[in-house]
Amino acid sequence: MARHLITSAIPYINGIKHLGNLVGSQLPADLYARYQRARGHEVLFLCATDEHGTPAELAAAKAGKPIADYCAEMHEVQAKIAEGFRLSFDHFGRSSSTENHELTQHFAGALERQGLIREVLEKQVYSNADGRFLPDRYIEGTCPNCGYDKARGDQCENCTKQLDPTDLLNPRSAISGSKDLEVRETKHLYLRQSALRSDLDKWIDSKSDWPVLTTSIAKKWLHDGDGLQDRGITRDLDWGIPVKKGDADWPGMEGKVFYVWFDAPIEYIACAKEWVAAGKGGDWERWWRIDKGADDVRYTQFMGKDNVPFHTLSFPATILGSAEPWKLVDHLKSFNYLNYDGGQFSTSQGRGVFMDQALEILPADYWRWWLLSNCPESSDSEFTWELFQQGVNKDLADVLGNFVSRVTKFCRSKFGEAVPESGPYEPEDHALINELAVKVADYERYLDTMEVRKSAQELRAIWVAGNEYLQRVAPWSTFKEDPGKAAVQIRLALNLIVLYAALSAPFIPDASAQIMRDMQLDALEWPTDLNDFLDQLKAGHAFDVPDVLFSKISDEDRANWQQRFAGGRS
Ligand code: B3M
Ligand code: ZN
Repeated sequence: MARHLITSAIPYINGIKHLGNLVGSQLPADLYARYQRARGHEVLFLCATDEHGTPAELAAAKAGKPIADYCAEMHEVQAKIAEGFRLSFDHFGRSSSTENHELTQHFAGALERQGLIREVLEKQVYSNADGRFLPDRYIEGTCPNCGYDKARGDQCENCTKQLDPTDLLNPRSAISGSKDLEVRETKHLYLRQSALRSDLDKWIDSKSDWPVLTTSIAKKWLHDGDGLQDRGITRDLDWGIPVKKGDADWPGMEGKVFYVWFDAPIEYIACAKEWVAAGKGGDWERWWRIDKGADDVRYTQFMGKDNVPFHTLSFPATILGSAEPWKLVDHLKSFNYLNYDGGQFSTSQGRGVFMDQALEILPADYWRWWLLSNCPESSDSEFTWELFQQGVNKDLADVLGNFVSRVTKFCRSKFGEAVPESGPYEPEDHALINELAVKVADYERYLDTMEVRKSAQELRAIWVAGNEYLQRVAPWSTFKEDPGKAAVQIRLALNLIVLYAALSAPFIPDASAQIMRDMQLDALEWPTDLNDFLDQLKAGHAFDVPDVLFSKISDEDRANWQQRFAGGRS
């Protein structure tokens, strides 16, 4: 039995995520976690909400709520939606937890002891009316280049010119509109990533099995231009983790907090502590500390490609730089983007399908299947309502659903609602079992190596093989001349239904559970020996004919949804 630590990138707290976010990290991570559990391995699968940073502050202000209340509410909203999609986190934590406060401050102290922190004096715009420093994008004014009057301090949206806040004419605070701004000096901490460059380089070179998408991004940042830059890890904000070294104050850093990207990955570790604090586990260190037993843990991270630099460079710099025996990631699975109907999903424009809306219109399994079998793995991929309708109707309704319903209904009409008395399997039955043994081994290999689309294709091929077998042996014709032989065939087909439930569970857990209930079995076991597995339902074993497993999406539904999600979610 192996031990798998699995984390998904932690979603920002401000707002509900769209399906593109879901398929880029949480959903494939869940597939992998469910699969490894099904294989009998010990799994710790963690995710959390990413609660710090200016966007969280501003979203709370917009909602008219104190930031802590806003985050607490949105955490519950996201947790509920995650449950709706059957994301099987062992714990869904919060980056604002006391555990993360302590650990983040601990890491900052350790990095300072290693001489890896330097203090830098910077000039920044301060708003007297707001009583705070303003990040560049929260300063607005008139673009000196094109005259657009809502240009931001980092860039003009109209003519795309990159700007400094001091370039703006008539600058004002984007928060209050106040023009009472001044430039002030402020001190910040920088992590000396440049000093860790060769350590990081060696570490990445040791990861020969990482996808090219992952290593090429990391190498680019290590070697392009001036190479790896030191990175500011503090901000002048109220909301966040106060800057301290361990539990000691950091002179000169009063009133400042750590940068959200410094504390967010540390939440992966803190989340394991939260899991223990919630009474769900006994020991978090055996997952995270090499000196406490984590040396035999296999750690896999899932994320969208935009998050790769933070996970291949910044977070490893924190861990390596601490000179403490923390577990580093073993495998990093990254994804491209899912586009929406000829454009991009857009949170700000409300374009595309958001996680809560998806669950309002169809059960989780429909989405899980389509998204995983079409995930943006080797390139970007696209969601269209036509493709979604096709995938659901063909794969789930015609292939899997139809098999289950044909077999159980035929059995009921000819033999009753129990496995018929029959002789042993015959050569054509064994031929199917042998064919399936090869396919199941391929399926396992794809899941082990996280080739998500290939694993979905293989699973579909396993469902198709059952349908082809039925067409070939045609028990409804056999029954007329040789009912005994038809009984053998139907006994195998009923056992195949159980096989499908077991193999499909990582993709479509609810449908699998429903099949198991209807087949009157309670434990879902992974098939290790197919001959035994497909002989488990014995004569007399009762079952229920399931209700429709998957309904088809009609053209009318498709057209309505297409219109409804074209844009403008409020
Ligand atoms: N919250 C960005 C994102 O949701 C960021 C990931 C943090 S992972 C430590 O895509
Ligand atoms: Zn401009």
